[in-house]
Amino acid sequence: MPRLILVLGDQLSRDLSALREARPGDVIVMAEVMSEASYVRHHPKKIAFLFAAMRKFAHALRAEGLTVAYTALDDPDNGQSIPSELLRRAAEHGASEVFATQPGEWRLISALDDLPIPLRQLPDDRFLASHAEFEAWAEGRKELRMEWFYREMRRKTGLLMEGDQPEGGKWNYDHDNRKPAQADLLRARPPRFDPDDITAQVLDLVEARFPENFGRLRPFTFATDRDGALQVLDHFIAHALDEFGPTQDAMLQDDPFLNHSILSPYINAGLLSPLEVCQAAADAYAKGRVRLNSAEGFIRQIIGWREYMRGIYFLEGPDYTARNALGHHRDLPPLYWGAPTKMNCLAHAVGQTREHAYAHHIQRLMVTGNFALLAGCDPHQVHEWYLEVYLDAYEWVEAPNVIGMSQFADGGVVGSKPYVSSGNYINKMSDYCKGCAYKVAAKTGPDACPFNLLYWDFLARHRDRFEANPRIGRVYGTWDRMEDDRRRTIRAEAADFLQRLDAGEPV
Ligand code: FAD
Ligand code: DLZ
Ligand code: SF4
Repeated sequence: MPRLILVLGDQLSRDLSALREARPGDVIVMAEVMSEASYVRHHPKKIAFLFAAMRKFAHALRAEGLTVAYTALDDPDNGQSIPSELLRRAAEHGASEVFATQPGEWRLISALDDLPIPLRQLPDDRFLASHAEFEAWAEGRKELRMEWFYREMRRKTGLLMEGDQPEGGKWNYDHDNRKPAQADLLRARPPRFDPDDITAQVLDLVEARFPENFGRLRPFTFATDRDGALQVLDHFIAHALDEFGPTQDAMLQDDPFLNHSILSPYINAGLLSPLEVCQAAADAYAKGRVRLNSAEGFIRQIIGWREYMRGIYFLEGPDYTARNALGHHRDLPPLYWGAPTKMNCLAHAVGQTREHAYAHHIQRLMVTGNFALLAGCDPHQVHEWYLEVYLDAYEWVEAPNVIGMSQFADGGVVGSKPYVSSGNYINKMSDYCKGCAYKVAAKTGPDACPFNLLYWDFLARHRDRFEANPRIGRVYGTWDRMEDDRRRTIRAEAADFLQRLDAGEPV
């Protein structure tokens, strides 16, 4: 009797644990379904990327001689959800058992658990740390610091290790990084891929079926198969990795990609493995082609942050996305969907997100995330926004970054302090402020940068929680040393700004 092997849209890896189970006669099930395409209003580029990549992955499996039952979105028999497609295919092929690799979202894990036919969810071993390993690491620790977890992953993989010691004698070279960047017309841009026939068909489908979703569909230049993803990797290693470290926190309004890799969409969908990407960076260092602080910083993002975030998502459980430790309830303002704003940093971070379904880490954390936190936006709305707008967004990685790192809504599981800053940080790391209607140096008054007002207002509102925090508590000394009048002015101007924001004014 054949068995069904489920392959989800972000499981496009030939050595997926479920695919390793496939025996002759088994049927691989892949389905474009509305339940997945609409649980949030994904950016059109994200839907197109996944559908094109799924179609090409199915072709490659068929070329190997495997049987694939593929359902396109507009197939009239499409049950439009993963469980209904599994049941339909089970009846069609007389299958009585399903193998799946555990999905990266609690919602889908429980939907598969509830299926009325036997289904085995196998571990997703494309990640370095299993759930059991992460739980064992977290067990009994007062703080779950990424840095300690990262060292375990370095030892486990042997990446940038000399025996049991880190390459160069230090685990972390971030003090050589975090520099601003200069505009550079010669800086290499990520490779662009013209849509082939399959991608062109998918673009037409997405254009017709998701016309209201936020984001520009065309031009669409992402790679949609493993060969293309490997080209992006090679290009990054050859042209951008060396400069990655120093410029990774920098922001330039006319250079959305800087020296970032733009590899997260491919890694998260399964077209590249995290380990092969890190190995390529380590090899480039070993051959003297890139500096150590860049190779180390890049590898830390993947075997450190990426794995750590997944560990937190599964450790904390299905209620994680509902957390709201700071009691924030403001609606996310329309500027997040492109409504006009005078704040140049936000206008660019959102505009680029609409255009490319991409923003790099510091734009997500210190511009869009920082503003939502300072303004007291509802973290669940913030979470849904990030899940919608980025090509690389899946709940297992997006939620800990947003609910935890960016919005402090988990009360400090991921971050020991909230990531908040005044305009000063943005000015130091970017060229946004030069072209802004507000003045970053103005702390009060009609031209004052809103980040300056909201920063102090946030700290004052949450004094009870943060005053004793060793990493941020000292700033209350600065606040207390201000004249009473100045403190009152800041809070009154912040309240006025928030009122205008709520009223839908183009602040
Ligand atoms: P690079 O800067 O080139 O970094 C290399 C790789 O490191 C990335 O491809 C990614 O795989 C990994 N990485 C770096 N930082 C992180 C991190 N904090 N968590 C996990 N992996 C990391 N990343 C996602 O993959 N999906 C998301 O939905 C997502 N949402 C985010 C939301 C917020 C508020 C923040 C602050 C960060 C989020 N990140 C997310 C992490 C990070 O912003 C992206 O991984 C990165 O910008 C992807 O672009 P890149 O491939 O050019 O990364
Ligand atoms: C994100 C996404 C979208 C837009 N569409 C599909 C789809 O039609 N079929 C599918 O199998 N997967 C899709 N995905 C990816 C899933 O949402 C993803 O597997 C889960 O969120 C778990 O990470
Ligand atoms: Fe952003 Fe303030 Fe700078 Fe304007 S002045 S770009 S609002 S940080």
